[in-house]
Amino acid sequence: MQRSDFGDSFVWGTATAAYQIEGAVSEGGRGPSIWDTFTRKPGAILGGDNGDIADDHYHRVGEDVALLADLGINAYRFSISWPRIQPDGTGPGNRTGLGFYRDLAEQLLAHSITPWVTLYHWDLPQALEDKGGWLKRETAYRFADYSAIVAEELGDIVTNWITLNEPWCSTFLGYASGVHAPGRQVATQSAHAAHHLLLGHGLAVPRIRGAAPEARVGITLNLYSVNPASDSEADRDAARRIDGLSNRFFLDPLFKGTYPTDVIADLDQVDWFTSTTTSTDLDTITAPIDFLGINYYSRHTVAGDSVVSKASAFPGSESVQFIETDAPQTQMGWEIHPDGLIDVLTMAHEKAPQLPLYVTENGSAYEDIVTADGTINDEARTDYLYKHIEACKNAIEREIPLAGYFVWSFIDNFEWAMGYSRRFGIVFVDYATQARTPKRSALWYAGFLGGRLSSG
Ligand code: IFM
Repeated sequence: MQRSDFGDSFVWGTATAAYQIEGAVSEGGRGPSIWDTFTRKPGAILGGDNGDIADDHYHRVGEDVALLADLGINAYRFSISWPRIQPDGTGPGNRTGLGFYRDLAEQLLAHSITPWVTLYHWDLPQALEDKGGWLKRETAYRFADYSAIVAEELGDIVTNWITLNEPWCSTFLGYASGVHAPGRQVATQSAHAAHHLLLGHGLAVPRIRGAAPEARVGITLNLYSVNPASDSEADRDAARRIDGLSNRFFLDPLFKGTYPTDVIADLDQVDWFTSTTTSTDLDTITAPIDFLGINYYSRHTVAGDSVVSKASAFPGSESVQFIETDAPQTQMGWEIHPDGLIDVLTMAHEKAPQLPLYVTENGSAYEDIVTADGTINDEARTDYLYKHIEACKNAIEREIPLAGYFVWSFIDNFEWAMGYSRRFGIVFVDYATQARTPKRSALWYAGFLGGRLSSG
């Protein structure tokens, strides 16, 4: 497999998110986000970790961009911290925050790396959560205002815009299981957050285009290949439920202008969705977009009729059991299944046949060992990336319009509820010194892409 197999215009990148790497949470006029609050909650994060310092990227942009350039990538996906732009979620843009991202984008462009901006990667200003967060419709309007501010500032140098990252996580990990910020557990009512997130996306699309006429706008979903453990009716129903909550609940409103009725019924939210989600809302949500981003890590194998789990991330379908297969897993306990990437790309292409697709995240966590000579020989991660890039090639051969691939992640970072215990980076970070060391996977990726790092 070679880079040239994918054609000259294929986008090759790496990705990160603001709270996971920036640190400097009290600098530059940044306000508190829901993650600053949540990480203070005893027991919420493994090891009591938080993003206060993270990779200190805020102070190390030059060094990090130089490393990105050495990888040979032509795109870098990063997210904007909403509370750096609007410390309390409303009002005019904070010049220092906007300036930070302008400088980052300019430095990338100076190295011929195209910036891909994600507007919301989970760090809601705490002030908006205090008013009800994504359970409140108002938050969607605040998101559109914030998006317009950022697009006005960066629209002359940024073309690629992703409104939301993984609204499934914001909805069901944030408001159902409560393992992510804001840590609320409102069971099936968490689905209201999904609608408000999607509404925020739909409201933001024309505001971004209005401020940045050249913009290409998309959204990123975390899609899963979902398989029943057997052909039994109960297992097939379990697969219908989990596919419904993970995939169709987001794809259908975006591309068909309807919510899947079976999922709304599973959630016992028919009345709310019938009375609240007007056809105007759905028209807003189906605002034409230019591409779909897909984050893929693993697949689900599911069975029916298990013991009901409390505070599930799959509310209304708590009795579904997630089966551990004998396939190899990453340190997250996620099964490695590269063909599942072809499944989700096929699913997305069927739902949105007109759109180019991008794998906006793919990667794996492993326990890295730093050898005596300082190298990190992460063979398993390298193999994971190779096999998933190979799946991308297979998807293209099946005429799926896949136009790009971003490794998650550029550097080790704050892995949410797992703190710093899970390393997804292709560049190792020594958190005591903040020294960055490219792992074998980075050297492989750079070699594949023809980057300078490979010869170093
Ligand atoms: O680290 C996260 C990222 O923020 C969103 N997608 C999944 C990654 C790995 O869990």
